[in-house]
Amino acid sequence: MKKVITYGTFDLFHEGHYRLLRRAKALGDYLIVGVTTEAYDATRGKLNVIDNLMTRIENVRKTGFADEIIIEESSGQKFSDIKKYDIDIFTVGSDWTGSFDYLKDYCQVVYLERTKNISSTMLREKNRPIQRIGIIGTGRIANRFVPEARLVSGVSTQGVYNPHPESAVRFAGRWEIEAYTDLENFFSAVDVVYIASPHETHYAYIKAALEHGKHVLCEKPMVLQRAQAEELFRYAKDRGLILLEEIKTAYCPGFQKLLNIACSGNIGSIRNVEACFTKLERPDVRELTDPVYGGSFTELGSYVLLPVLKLYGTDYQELRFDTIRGENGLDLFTRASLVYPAGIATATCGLGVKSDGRLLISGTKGYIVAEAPWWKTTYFEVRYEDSSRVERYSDTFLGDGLRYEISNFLSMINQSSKENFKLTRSESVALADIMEQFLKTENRKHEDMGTQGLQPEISGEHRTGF
Ligand code: C2G
Repeated sequence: MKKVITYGTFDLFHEGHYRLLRRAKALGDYLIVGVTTEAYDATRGKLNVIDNLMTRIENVRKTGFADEIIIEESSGQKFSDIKKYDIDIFTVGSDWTGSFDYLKDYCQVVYLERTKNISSTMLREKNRPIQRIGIIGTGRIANRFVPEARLVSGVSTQGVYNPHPESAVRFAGRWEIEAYTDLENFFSAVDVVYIASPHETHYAYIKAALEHGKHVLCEKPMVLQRAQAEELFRYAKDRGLILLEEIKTAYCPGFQKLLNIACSGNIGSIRNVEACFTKLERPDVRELTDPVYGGSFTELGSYVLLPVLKLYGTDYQELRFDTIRGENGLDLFTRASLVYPAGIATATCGLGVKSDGRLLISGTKGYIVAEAPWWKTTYFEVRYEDSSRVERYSDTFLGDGLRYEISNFLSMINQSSKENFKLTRSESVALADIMEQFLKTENRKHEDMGTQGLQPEISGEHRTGF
């Protein structure tokens, strides 16, 4: 008798789970299914699991494919189960290809092709829909997004759009999703849109996605003009849609904790904020060569402005920029200085100058310091006049951290809450406004793409970062 084993969370049971179990059963004579516990999912960084363990087990049982159901409680369990149950074949979906090769010494390992198309309307317990995500853009961040999205229950990455067929097909092949080069087809296949295309294309894509009734999560900087941000938020609100800017720091638990401590009076009244983030790049990368949208501030400014806006608000009295430029005129290092009625702030970032990337928040009773990489906040200290008194705080930052914002975005959709306190509309508008002021002081002639002729314009002017 050939014994097969597979594992999964099987939350919000869908076609992908059903097809996986059917094929797993067909691999042998006896199928054991391991269903993960909440505690195990928490340790492996899976967010947002909705159904409880009993419901998930019951859904697996109802398929009729499992001869035996066990629970999976820890990461080392697969290895011991294979011995304990005398397993011939371990199988799991191809989104895990390579991850379980270490079991090959003990049994056959089969990766079954992942199911690409999940219908969002399939009836399931509590009738919660799966949100099918479509990605616009195929660059570095989009590549980080897909594995992160797989760790958020309730979403399924369905397809990718890029007007350049080779890029779309390459990306889709890598992540086993559908490739689209036609925007209409793309929009009709997905429920929500994640935009990770070059900065100047965001406005047009957001508008097009909203016009097609899609909720939108857009990479920072969302747009580079105040009027565009205001228009898009108004447009989304009028249509009952969610528009959210993605700055991963804003959604991570450690940064939330830091803001809570800073605002709880421990350090008194806040009088000074200094945020710095530098990341040395090769001189030939798009970020340091694009004459209109390149440079340090458009790339990293959103991160360093975030704590300033969160702690002081959007009503600053003065704003000035000091920059160090490279030979091509682009800023290699920029410091934005802001003056508020009650305090001052500097937001410093660089792609061509290295500095100490720390976040320092000074108050009338003490200060908070978070060392680099504070933008992936895992640890910070609160210090006082009495230097022996130090309070230490820590929190988790899982993987690339994008799962937090995806989970936040999903909660907003499911709870129909249009405002998000982690990054509010007015904060996103202020960020666009500061970017606009920066580009003006730099005398950059920038004209964000309009929605007219969306595809030809982008495909005509190929950008490496797309
Ligand atoms: N699956 C699939 N197609 C999808 C989604 C999921 O084939 N569109 C497969 C997964 O690859 C997995 C199974 O369905 O084999 C269960 O998926 P999840 O519930 O998401 O569980 P997962 O996080 O993949 O857990 O120890 C746990 C296992 O390692 C896998």
